[in-house]
Amino acid sequence: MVYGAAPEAQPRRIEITAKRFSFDPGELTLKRGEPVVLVLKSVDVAHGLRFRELGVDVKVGKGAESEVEFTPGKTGDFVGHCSVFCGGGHGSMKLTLHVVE
Ligand SMILES: [Cu+2]
Repeated sequence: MVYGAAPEAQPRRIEITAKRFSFDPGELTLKRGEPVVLVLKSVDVAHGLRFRELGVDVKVGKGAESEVEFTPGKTGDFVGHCSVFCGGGHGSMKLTLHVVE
């Protein structure tokens, strides 16, 4: 396996903006088995994004950006939650992920 500059070798990067108290976009569709990089950006305080069933948990500092690469291994609908307490609406920060064949 050779890793080069071929565009198809790069996982798709998906930018997600986190701010009190929502994610934008609030919904994503991914393909099972296709690696992606989730780029989480905070425009205010520290946040996180966790999909418990998929083993994904990424945290981002105040005004910062961080990323996680993962490959969805199963199909279905998964609801991700903010994993860093960020204030009164924290519990309503959700992102729905649809993983399709
Ligand atoms: Cu939060």
